[in-house]
This record gives sequence, structure tokens and C-alpha cells, in this order.
Amino acid sequence: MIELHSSPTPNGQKVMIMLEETGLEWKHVDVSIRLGEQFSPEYLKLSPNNKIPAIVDTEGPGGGPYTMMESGAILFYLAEKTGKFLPKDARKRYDTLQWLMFQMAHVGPMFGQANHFNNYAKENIQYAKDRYNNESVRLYRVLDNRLRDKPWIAGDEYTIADIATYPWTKGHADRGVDKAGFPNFMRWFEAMEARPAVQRNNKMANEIRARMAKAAEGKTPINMYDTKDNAARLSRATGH
Ligand SMILES: N[C@@H](CCC(=O)N[C@@H](CS)C(=O)NCC(=O)O)C(=O)O
Repeated sequence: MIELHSSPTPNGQKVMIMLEETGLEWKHVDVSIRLGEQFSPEYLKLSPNNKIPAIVDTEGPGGGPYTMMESGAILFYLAEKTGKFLPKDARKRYDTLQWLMFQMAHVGPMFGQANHFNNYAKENIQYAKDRYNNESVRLYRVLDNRLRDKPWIAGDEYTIADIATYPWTKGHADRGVDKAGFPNFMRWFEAMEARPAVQRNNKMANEIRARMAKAAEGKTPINMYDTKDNAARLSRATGH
């Protein structure tokens, strides 16, 4: 059994899609990052970087529970555990890892910063908005180019690179990314949305969001974007 300790953000959804695709037995344990639950001493034992997602595999390598943080590493682990979505052929395997790292190092962090400066920053900083919005559109262009002569991001097979990238790219319409300018990306995006596991993820993500919003009613949220406060919370929780 895989316990997914998480929220249905893009990084959380990657793991949900993988779990649905592989057919592993799993359950979602809600961790509200809005309420600061990522700083509880119990959660920090699973994820020392106070971020979701984390998993506990109750039957980890060598037997017994195994705990992991970092969504890219989790996808890699689940792919190796099940023998699915990470090709055996060496070239295809390294292609998959390159594009998984591309998502982890570029698509996630840049889209995340764009989202922050567009929607949550205390000040309206045009330079920061331009920097991250332009970079995000450039990354859609990289994906569109890559998908010009390949059905999937890593090549001819559906892999963890596709699973990692999809939840981050859902906001394409807001960035002006459409069929006319990014036809290959859009063909891939539609192929992703046609997958039953992806559809189940999207439905579940809405349900979990609603459940967590209800559980948070009447509780005071933390300011997740106050990095000084985050550092102090981590210090208090770990006693250092
Ligand atoms: N590289 C990490 C990033 C995880 C991450 O940034 N998670 C965010 C939500 S998507 C989070 O937990 N934020 C809470 C916080 O920063 O305190 C991964 O891919 O797992």
C-alpha cells in the first residue's frame, strides 16, 4: 500500500496520476499546506523540506515501510517498483530521465514563480512577472518543438516524463498557448486528457480540494509565501 501524504497541487497530482496508471493500492492522506500542516514534526519526518508530496510505501525495498519526498524521485521509484512508464531500453530510459529532470528543474519552478508573481506577491513587480511569464511560454515552446515528431515527451512511449509534466501545463489557455501557436503541445495535452487515469485524477483532485476546504473552515491559514515565517516555523518544529 502506498500512502500519499499530499495536497492536489500539480506536484501532488503527478503522484496521483502515477498511482492510478500503475494500479497500485493507495490512499490519500490530506496535508493542508494552507494551514501549515507541512511543518508538523510528524510530517517533517516524511518530508524534511516541509513540502508535499511525500509517500510511505508500507512494503518498501527489502521489506518494511519506506518513506520518500520529491515528486520526481517518487515517480522514478514507483516506475521501478512496478516496471511501468520507464523504458528498459537504455536510450529511451535516459531520454525519459532527461525530460523528467527538465520538468523538475524548469517547468515546475518557473511556472510556480510565474503563478506567485501574477497572483500572490505583495507588490506588483512587472519585471518579475515578465521574467517568469516569458520563461513559461518559452518552456511551452520547448515542449511543442519536442513533440513535433514524437507522440510523447520522451519519444514513442508514454512515460513518467508525461505524467510529471501534465498537471503543470493545465493553465495553458491563460498563457495564450493554443492550437494555432502550439499544435504539437495541444495534441499531446488532449492525448493526456483522454487517458482514464488522468480523468480519474482530475475528478479526485476536485473532490480532495473540496474536502480539504471544508476541513479548513473556521481555521486560520498561514501565509505560505512569507519565507521568513516559514524558516521560523521549521526552526521551531525541529528545535534548531
Ligand atoms: N521539488 C518538490 C517541490 C514540492 C513543492 O514545492 N510543494 C509545494 C506545493 S506544490 C509545497 O509543499 N509548498 C508548501 C511550502 O512551501 O511550505 C517536488 O517536486 O516534490
